[in-house]
Order: sequence, then structure tokens, then C-alpha cells
Amino acid sequence: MDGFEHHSAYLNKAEQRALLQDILNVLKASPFYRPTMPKSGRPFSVMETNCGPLGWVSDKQGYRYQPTHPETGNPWPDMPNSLLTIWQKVSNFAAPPEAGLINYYQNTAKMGLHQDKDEQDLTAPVVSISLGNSAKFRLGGLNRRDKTTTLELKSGDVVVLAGNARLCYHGIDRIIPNTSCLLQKDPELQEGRLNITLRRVTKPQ
Ligand SMILES: O=C(O)CCC(=O)C(=O)O
Ligand SMILES: [Mn+2]
Repeated sequence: MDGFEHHSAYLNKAEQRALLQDILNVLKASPFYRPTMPKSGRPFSVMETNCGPLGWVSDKQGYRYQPTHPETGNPWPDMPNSLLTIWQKVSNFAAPPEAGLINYYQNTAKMGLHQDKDEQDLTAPVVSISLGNSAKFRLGGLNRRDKTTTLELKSGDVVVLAGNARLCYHGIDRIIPNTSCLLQKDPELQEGRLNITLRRVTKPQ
């Protein structure tokens, strides 16, 4: 699909370690919480937090962006420069991202097929970075029933959903255990996978 990019091994090992350290610093100020589904209130299998001026959250009231953590009530921490730099290099979009959604998948977690469409500015791409264990990523088309394909996202890979692919359905079928030791150095994460999804939310002035 035009507009879909998979930058395999975009970050080398040292860059992955440095980005992980930046994420661990974000987590100190902004710990993971477990989002719940709108209406049903069913818990997500992923844990989430955010950095940047706006964070994506989900609870019984619905999906939305807000400037504060739903449990601590504090503003989200600043987006690390490492993430802003990746966005500048791959997004081809002048304004910076506003939301850095951090998803933590334990080895049993997954994410159902969905579109990213809670943003006012859908001309800006979505840029997503993988760290830790590999994941089976499912990519579909613009309609839920369109044919899908799967690809493996490895630690250090960067995916861009831009242009015609911006609203493509996508999801994570499963995490493949023991495919990376990057997260093992942190006693609280240990296993699983981190994904950081960068999005522009509002239309630049
Ligand atoms: O984990 C991933 O690679 C995808 C995450 C995602 O699609 C999302 O948070 O909207
Ligand atoms: Mn998504």
C-alpha cells in the first residue's frame, strides 16, 4: 500500500539502548496504567503511558487525547529528543508530533485490528518504533474486511503510516518470546515488547 513504510533495523543496538533509557526516564514520571475499552470497560492486554503535550487514553468514556495522566493527574513528561529526531527524519511533516503513546506488551498481549483516527490532522503520518521482542504486525486496507498481510516487527524497526496508508487497519497478532534481550536489563519490564507511536493530533497553525 502506497504510504506504508517499514524501515527495518532503523535503530542500531546502541540507539535502541539509548532510546530505552529515555523511555525508562519517562516511566519514572509517568508509569504505565491499564486502559479499558469504551462502553464494556474491558481491560486492554497492553499497558500504556504517554509523553509529549497530549496523550492518547481510553476508558469507559471513550478514546481521546488529554494533557494529563489519567491516574497521577500530572502532565505527561516531555517527549525525548531521540523521538523528535526520528520523527524529523522519517515523517516528512514539518510540525512536531504531540503524542508519544508508549505501549507495553507482555509476551501474551496483543492489539486488535483498528485504525488510528482520533487525530484532527489526518494529513500527518503515524510513526511507530519497536523495541524488545518481535511482533507479528497485521496490515490491512482502508476497510475492515480488506485483505490483510502480516510482517514481523523487530527491535529497532520503524513503521510509517502516511498518505494513502494513513488510515489503514492494523494490529498486533502476537509477540514472539525470546527474540530480543533488550528489555531484560530492566527489572520491571524484563520481557515483552515496547512500541512507541508518535502522532500529530492538532492541525499546525
Ligand atoms: O504495537 C504496535 O506496533 C502498534 C501499536 C498501535 O497500533 C497503536 O498504539 O495504535
Ligand atoms: Mn494503531
